[in-house]
Amino acid sequence: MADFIPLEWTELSPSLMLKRGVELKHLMAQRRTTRHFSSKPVPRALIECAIECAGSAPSGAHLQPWTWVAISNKEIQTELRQAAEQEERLTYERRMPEAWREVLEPLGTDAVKEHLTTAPWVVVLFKHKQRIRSNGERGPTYYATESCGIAAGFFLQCVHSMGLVALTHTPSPMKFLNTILNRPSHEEAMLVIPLGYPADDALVPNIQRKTLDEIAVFVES
Ligand code: IYR
Repeated sequence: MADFIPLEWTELSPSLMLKRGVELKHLMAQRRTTRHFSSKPVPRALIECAIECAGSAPSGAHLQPWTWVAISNKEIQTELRQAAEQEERLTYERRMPEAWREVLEPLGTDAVKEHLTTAPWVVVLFKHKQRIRSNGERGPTYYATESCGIAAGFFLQCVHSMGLVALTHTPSPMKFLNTILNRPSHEEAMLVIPLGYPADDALVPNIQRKTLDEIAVFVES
């Protein structure tokens, strides 16, 4: 049965609305994806905070179809790296079509996944393909990919706002993550996120973001 409580909400003045939006826009404009991490430790409390922030995301039917596995363990990270590099070598050498290579070329990515062992934390986002219904049977989840995508955005924003850097890494296929991290088959890994402090000599690709005109269409009366 539906159960409702009053919305907690405070109206902001139009000038404060814009100020806060612009501040966040500037903060997020500084976010960059880097593959070069320092091994300087990051306290677990920061990871917990980012995961709780991600957990505030909206989700299909409020099923919250995600599990976040946070790893700070060199042995497991080495295992992950070896398995990821094995898959990635096949991807880069054999599976990747020319059209894909073409767009990755400016980003300088390759099958070497050093960040998996240098970053102090690697967080793996598992999407729930199924859930346990109240009668104990397995049932579907809804819009789990979209839900996890939104949650990953919240996570990355929190990490950036804490002053850390992250990489959204997508080894493919990802089945090895279930095995190494001991996750059930109804959970499917969708994102591997090494995060931490950037290396002193960290580099990022020299690329630009699209402008508002290039990404937005307004339809107003
Ligand atoms: N999964 C590979 C390849 C890769 C694919 C895309 I799309 C990227 O934006 C970057 C890399 C890898 O992680 O290297």
